[in-house]
Amino acid sequence: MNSNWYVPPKTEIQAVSKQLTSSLVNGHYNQANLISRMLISQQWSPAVIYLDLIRSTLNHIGNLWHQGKILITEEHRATQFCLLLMDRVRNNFRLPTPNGMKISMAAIEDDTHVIGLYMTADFFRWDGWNVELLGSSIPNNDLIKYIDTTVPNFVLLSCTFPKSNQKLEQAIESIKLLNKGIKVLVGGPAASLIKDSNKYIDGFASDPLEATYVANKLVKTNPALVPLESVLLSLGDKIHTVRKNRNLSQSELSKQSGLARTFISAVEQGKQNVSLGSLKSISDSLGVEMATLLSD
Ligand code: B12
Repeated sequence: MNSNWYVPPKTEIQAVSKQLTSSLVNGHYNQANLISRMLISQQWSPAVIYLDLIRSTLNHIGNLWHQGKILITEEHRATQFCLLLMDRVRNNFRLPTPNGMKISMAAIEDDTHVIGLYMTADFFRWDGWNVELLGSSIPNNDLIKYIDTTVPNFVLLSCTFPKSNQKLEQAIESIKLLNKGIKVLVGGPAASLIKDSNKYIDGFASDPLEATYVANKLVKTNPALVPLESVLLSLGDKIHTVRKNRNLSQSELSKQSGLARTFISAVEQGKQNVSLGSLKSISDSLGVEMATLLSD
């Protein structure tokens, strides 16, 4: 995440959450829009907007509905505004270089709660993952057929109700039985109940941001999961950075290494596979160890 994001003190977050909740409960869109604009212009951290502000606002409003104090229409109206706010945050975020990893995400059959899942999808996007968000209440049969055809590196399933856990366990087992080396992550309130007993689960995350840590840790401990595309992107990025630090142009590096400038350019963009010999020429010309260019 960008280190320039504004992370307000807790008291400020609580005050804004209170204002947002009140404007949404009362249908005061102008006020809610002003708050939304303020969050974007002050560059509030997306993690704070999602995990502190939207979460507490929605849970508060949702509880009013569950207690019969507001109508479902009013609850849905507030949910729609929070989804809009998430859109605005998303549009304001520059995506990083892709890491070459693909993750498919869905809320399990009969589960329409998707806000936590949508948040998780964004944290993965902002971490460079190729995210396929399948949405809410995906029937197991279709999910498995789809995963069998598309073969992502990871599948993440979200589950809110304990009564849906049976479906969740069936889906997890079916994905593993495809024998395609797909890692399965689970999240959401009910998923925590099966995280220790289900032998097929590769990872559990209690919150959306944590899910990216869990997935990245699994990638680190299973280097075979990392596709060549991702290795080349990281290598190219390192070569570009070291060359810039040495104040060398691509033409100068080309001359020193004896490799064509167009080749150097393609390598830096992660579009060119590199032989050991070429990599040695580049690392010698830059005055760094090959291992440094290949390290994480
Ligand atoms: C909003 C809401 C709804 C909305 C959902 C809107 C939407 N499109 O998502 C609507 C109105 C549709 C809804 C419907 C229902 N709901 Co409802 N709903 C809620 C409510 C109020 C807030 C949930 C929410 O989105 N919060 C915002 C998110 C960001 O916060 P969060 O849920 O706390 O999630 C955090 C973590 O849990 C985690 N997380 C959550 N999901 C995921 C997913 C992944 C992958 C990861 C990594 C992490 C993660 O990260 C989040 C951020 O930290 C909760 C009550 C509550 N206070 O939690 C009930 C609640 C979840 N609903 C509940 C129920 C019972 C229902 C209904 C059955 C009600 C009914 N009688 O019709 C229906 C079910 C519909 C269905 N079949 O799915 C119960 C579930 C009880 C249970 N454990 O079985 C709850 C807990 C309310 C309650 N106290 O009874 N609901």
